[in-house]
Amino acid sequence: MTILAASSADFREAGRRLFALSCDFEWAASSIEGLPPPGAPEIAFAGRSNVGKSSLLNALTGRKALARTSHTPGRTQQLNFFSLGGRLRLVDMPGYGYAAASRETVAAWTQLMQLYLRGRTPLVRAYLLVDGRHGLKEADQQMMEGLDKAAMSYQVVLTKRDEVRKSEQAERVAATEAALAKRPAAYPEIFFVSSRTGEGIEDLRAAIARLLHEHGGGTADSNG
Ligand SMILES: Nc1nc2c(ncn2[C@@H]2O[C@H](COP(=O)(O)OP(=O)(O)OP(=O)(O)O)[C@@H](O)[C@H]2O)c(=O)[nH]1
Ligand SMILES: [Mg+2]
Repeated sequence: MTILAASSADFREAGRRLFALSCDFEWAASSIEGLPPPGAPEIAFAGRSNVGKSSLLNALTGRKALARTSHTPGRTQQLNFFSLGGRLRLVDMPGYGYAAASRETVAAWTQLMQLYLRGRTPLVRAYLLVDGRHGLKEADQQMMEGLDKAAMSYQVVLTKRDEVRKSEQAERVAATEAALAKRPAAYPEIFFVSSRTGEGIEDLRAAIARLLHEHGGGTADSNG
């Protein structure tokens, strides 16, 4: 959960600036043929239905209703692309595991996500959101299995931190990190965030700014 000390302040500032850029809905895809032409680097938010993917996108960008959220699992039904100042694309994905949708529909979403995650050139990292109240579930293990096989790098973000007792938080992080140690494509470091209170959001913004920097996107303050 820590960012390397050497330039952490720089990346925090870069993250703040990056996510202060305007963010707009750009494209929705419901099939692999329907993806937008490659443009800016992409990061994708994947995870079980209702884990808080769309809420996290809103928290990162500081917009209440950029991505649609709901109490009902299965709110996000396409790959939704949001452009962050033309520098980065944020991709909100449908959930897996369970959803208030038909078996066929869920199977179609799952296939689309897998095709996207395995073969999308501009995709630089998948963030795999895991409910911080429960930790890794079988459906998450299956998702990681697929990402490992595809050698697609991913990083776990535990969500809903506000609903996890302080005394349980370290334990949840330790158990999750231990499970990830066996996963070849997983980043060992994880995040623990709350979209509701904003805890951990600055850290994640900083890490995304660093990632973009490493992928040739420059620092967020390079042009002003
Ligand atoms: N307490 C708490 N609730 C959260 C948090 N993030 C999301 N939620 C709630 O979790 C529910 C699902 O949030 P969404 O952001 O729609 O989840 P999603 O992963 O996009 O769901 P699908 O699109 O259906 O897969 C909503 O009721 C949110 O208010 C959080 O940080 N804390
Ligand atoms: Mg959603």
